[in-house]
Amino acid sequence: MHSFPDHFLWGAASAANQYEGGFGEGGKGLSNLDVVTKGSRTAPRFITWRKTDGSEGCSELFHMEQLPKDVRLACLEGEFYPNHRATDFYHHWKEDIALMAELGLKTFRLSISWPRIFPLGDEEEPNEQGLAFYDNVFDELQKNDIEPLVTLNHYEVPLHLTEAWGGWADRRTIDCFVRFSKIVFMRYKEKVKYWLTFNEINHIAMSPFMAAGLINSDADTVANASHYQFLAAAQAVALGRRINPAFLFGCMIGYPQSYPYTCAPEDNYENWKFLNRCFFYSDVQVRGYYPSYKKKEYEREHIQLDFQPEDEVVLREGTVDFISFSYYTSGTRTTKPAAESGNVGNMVDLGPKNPYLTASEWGWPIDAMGLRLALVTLYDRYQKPLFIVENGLGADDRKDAGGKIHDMYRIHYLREHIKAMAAAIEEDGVEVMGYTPWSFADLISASTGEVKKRYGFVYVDCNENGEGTMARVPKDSFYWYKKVIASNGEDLS
Ligand code: BGP
Repeated sequence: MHSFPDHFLWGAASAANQYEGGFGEGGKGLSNLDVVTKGSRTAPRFITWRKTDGSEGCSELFHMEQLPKDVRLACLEGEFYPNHRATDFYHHWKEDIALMAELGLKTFRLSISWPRIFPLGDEEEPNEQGLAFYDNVFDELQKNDIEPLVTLNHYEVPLHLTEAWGGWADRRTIDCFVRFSKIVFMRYKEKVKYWLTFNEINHIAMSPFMAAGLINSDADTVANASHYQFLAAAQAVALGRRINPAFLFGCMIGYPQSYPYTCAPEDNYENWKFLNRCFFYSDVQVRGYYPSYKKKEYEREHIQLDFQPEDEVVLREGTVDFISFSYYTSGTRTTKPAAESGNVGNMVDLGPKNPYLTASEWGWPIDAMGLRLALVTLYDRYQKPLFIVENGLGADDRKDAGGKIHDMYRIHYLREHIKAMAAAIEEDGVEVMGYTPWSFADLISASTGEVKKRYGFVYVDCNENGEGTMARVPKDSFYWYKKVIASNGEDLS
């Protein structure tokens, strides 16, 4: 028996770049993810480009040092870009929201595609067709009593801003983002209450192009891009509160649950340092100033941070109301170079293999207790409400002869994680606002670009080449989660 709070926000999550599709439709501009190809568990995704002499090539998405300096990012003939069509929410929103209603969702997490609203990113006037698309979505959600939880920026930068000045490497991007936020807040102020600023803002160091449209990944550039995102987020929060004081804002971090590999004190310290690579981001967004360990690190590394005197006030005045995070897996840390390896994180380095855990098909260790630890750690640190906005299992689901998907492994994963969340609420006294597993329907994987790394409660008929009818089929986990929601977390059987 579990007692989740009344009005607990049971939901499911998505992101425009991975779910929406609608490439080039309704006036949408190009985004950074539009020039990224498909990879796999073992093969990287690539950024494609063209040189001024007409020659074409590509560089690994998570190895920015390979990207030549003198190129224009471009879609190339014969390449496949999975995010273009994604799983086509753009043409299925009505049908998908009907399924959300059938599932009983209280909330649906989605992001607004920045280049759908500002195709270039630096124009003065927004694209009306883009705004109208989200009006339809929000109205339909409202009709079905589903509260939208909106991420302003989920791994998307108008490609033009990357071409013009290297995306978030330049302070001018702040104004573009604040203009985008203002338009969106004004337009949807009666339709949306819960906002997240930047998805997994701490992932910029691992994925500078995906998270910030950077074409340069040196330490100074990444530090400044993070600083500009902090300022943009803080300004958006302050502005949003003026537009509608009822708005609630969260930061969003990718939570890297991690353990010392041995009980050697050095491994413990190594783990503390690793966790701080994430906490730095929530520390700034929750407390409104840079933590001392980061200031020291920047001093030691001779980082040239563009910190203007007025930035201090901006950060202080734009702190968040709650903390949201994604949680999938955990890793380990050690100072010993030869420790047993084996964890595959794709984008995130998970460190040596943890012998106490099993792993997903994609090599991500499965660790429900890690979620409880994430909740107690964040709550101890900040004493602010928490929102789990991503959690789930990527698996290569197959249909049976009758076209049904029996995803027992996903039900098992979610059940154990919900139990861990319940224990953190009931036994440890953590305040949790809601839970939006990744994902509502199958979509494109961020790290590999595959669709077969499926996370959804709803199967989407689409193969690795982007072909398929896009028909929607609820999986067994859909019917299981429906019972969980209807019983407010009591019935996990
Ligand atoms: C998070 C992202 C999501 C989502 C998820 C699963 O990092 O916020 O966008 O994709 O991870 O990861 P993946 O798609 O790489 O399996």
